[in-house]
Amino acid sequence: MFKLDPEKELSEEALEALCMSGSDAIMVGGSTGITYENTVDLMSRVRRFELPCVQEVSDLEAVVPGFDLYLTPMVLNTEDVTWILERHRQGIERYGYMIPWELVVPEGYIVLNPEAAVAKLTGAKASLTEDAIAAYAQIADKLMSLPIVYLEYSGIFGEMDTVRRVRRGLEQARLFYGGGITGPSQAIEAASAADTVIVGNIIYDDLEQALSTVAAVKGTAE
Ligand code: 1GP
Repeated sequence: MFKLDPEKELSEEALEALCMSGSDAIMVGGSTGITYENTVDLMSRVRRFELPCVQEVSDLEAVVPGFDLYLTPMVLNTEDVTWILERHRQGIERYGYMIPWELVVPEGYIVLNPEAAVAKLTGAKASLTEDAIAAYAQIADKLMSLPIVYLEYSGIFGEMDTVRRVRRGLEQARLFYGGGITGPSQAIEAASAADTVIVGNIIYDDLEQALSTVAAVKGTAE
């Protein structure tokens, strides 16, 4: 899945290449600078293509009707309850009567790069032992019954042994991996360790490398 940041510029040619790449879906989201306007704009551009387009909700002001799903992060490794429950409460109070619950999918987020914008924003305690990461994942999977555990290494390539260990401990949740994938070999590694691979920044730094991850993950790379 490609994660597109509404705050960043993307040419029509690049967007078309991403949407026609064979990727399973486009996720729209980011940690900073997300507005209703830039999200609507990006969604409507992606909508010209057939693949599913989901929003990862990060700002209550920027929730836009018309996405296929609303992935809703709950940051597990922060002590700031804002990012576990409070924004969610505010959102339900504000939009409760019109929330399409059948389209809302919570994600148990474990933020693992202390330098990432998401770690700073949420106050995540991102320097964790492997045991702690595995335990958080089990909280998501077994105590909270969240359908997705998201290992968010945003900006750095994570420890694949840790990713594999987390997946072994999951019973029902699907494991998302995101962070530092800059080309096919990392994409293959991450795809063999997790269920779903998210490719972000490289889209804006080197589009061809980003596109090459799709074939790699789907096992069709030469
Ligand atoms: C970010 O997990 C995604 O939310 C992808 O990370 O930008 O490092 O690819 P990168």
